[in-house]
Amino acid sequence: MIIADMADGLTRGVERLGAGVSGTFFEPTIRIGVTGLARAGKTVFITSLVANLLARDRMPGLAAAAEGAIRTAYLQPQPDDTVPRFEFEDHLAALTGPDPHWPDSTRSVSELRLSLRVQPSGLLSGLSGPRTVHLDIVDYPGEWLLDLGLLEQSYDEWSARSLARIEGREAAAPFRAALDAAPEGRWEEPDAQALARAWTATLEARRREGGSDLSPGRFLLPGELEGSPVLTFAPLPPETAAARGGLRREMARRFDAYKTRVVKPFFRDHFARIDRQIVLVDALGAIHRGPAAVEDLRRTLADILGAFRPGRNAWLSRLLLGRRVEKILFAATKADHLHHTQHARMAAIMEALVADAKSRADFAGARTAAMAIASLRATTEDQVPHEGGSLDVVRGILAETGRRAAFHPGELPQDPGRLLVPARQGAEAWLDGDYGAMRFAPQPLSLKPGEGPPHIRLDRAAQFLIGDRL
Ligand SMILES: Nc1nc2c(ncn2[C@@H]2O[C@H](COP(=O)(O)OP(=O)(O)O)[C@@H](O)[C@H]2O)c(=O)[nH]1
Ligand SMILES: [Mg+2]
Repeated sequence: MIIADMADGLTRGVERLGAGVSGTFFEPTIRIGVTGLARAGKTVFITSLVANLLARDRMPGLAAAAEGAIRTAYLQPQPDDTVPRFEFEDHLAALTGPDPHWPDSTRSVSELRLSLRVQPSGLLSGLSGPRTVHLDIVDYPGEWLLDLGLLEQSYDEWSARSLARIEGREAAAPFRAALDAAPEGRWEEPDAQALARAWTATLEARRREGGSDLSPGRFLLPGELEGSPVLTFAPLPPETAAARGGLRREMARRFDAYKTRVVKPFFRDHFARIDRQIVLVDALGAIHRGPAAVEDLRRTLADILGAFRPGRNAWLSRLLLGRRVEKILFAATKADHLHHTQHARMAAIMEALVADAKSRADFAGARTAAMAIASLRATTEDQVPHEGGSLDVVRGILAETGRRAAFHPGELPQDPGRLLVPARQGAEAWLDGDYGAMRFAPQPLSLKPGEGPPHIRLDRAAQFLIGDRL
């Protein structure tokens, strides 16, 4: 174990040296990690961010864009040859084409390099020539960060913990049946597959109930590994018949393979190289689903953010060699569902959702911020008469029917505790009424030259993430 760990550390060191001297002679590279749970808005965020960095008229909040310091921006081949490229052109065509629609969901890691030619204008402009800054944007599922905790567990420990957690739970009844059906002694691959399938179904059911400790994380979002042996295992209690045969030994072997072949490479090749991170959160969606969903979101975020806590994991600390993520932005997405008068409340809720995780370590001095953003604004604001007064609404095209509608999701509380406290106490419903949800389709756009897609505070997000390096 120790030898394997050391070897991992060595590769990392050598590779880092290589990156410093090859190719990119003195051209600074900022690696931006974009993560969040499924459907949080990662794909739309990256697409709109890149489009708005290529055409910068809608980016006044990014100082370098407002001052004209960014002379040109262009896409380049990415540095990592084996990582799928983020399909920017396809996604942009979906969002801004003649029949605008949301892009297909992606289930794995991808990368895109955008290069900016920067020359400060004004006083400093004569002092230095233009320089090139590369932005390597990496899109990866937040679910994968949940696996960090597995690295410290043996198969026996993981089995014991996992089984204790599902004890007596209805959601796990099919898995228990699969355990009973597992053969004694000789086993065949379909037996392992049946157990893995039943375990995956248990995780899916637990996620629906609001469980957050769901491992292995890749079982819920397998990407290209779906069906491979490294994802075909399940926890086995030591005393069962199946455990006495060779099946348990094989499951333990696959668990170890999962750690070394799936979890570690992700952290080594992607996570450990990130300079700046944005964590996207569909907080509004959780609020709409109710207190249990909000509490689940809070706990899952705490687990996810554990990966950014230095010293959380000895292997990861060695890999990082003291390096750390410099900035983390927590962004509540889809803020275009809210009238702007509610955006500050949304940002406060976002901040409160991650407050616990933050207070535990403050991410070792990484700068953090919370914002409410919309990567692609699908609505316009309006006021409608309501009970003698007027009500702030947003208008858009409903994704399901294509009809136009005005929407008021409900008043978010000034104090985030009004939502987070009842959620933590296990309330069944919100005290102050319901929060609605609607899915709007992207609006048809006619963009002028120089304009990217409309958004809310994408420029502020960019300023926080990269502004200091331009
Ligand atoms: N109204 C609105 N909806 C959004 C926005 N961003 C994402 N969405 C919605 O969220 C869904 C998931 O977004 P996507 O970027 O694919 O999420 P991912 O799974 O994290 O990559 C989309 O299909 C849209 O319905 C936004 O800025 N405004
Ligand atoms: Mg995606």
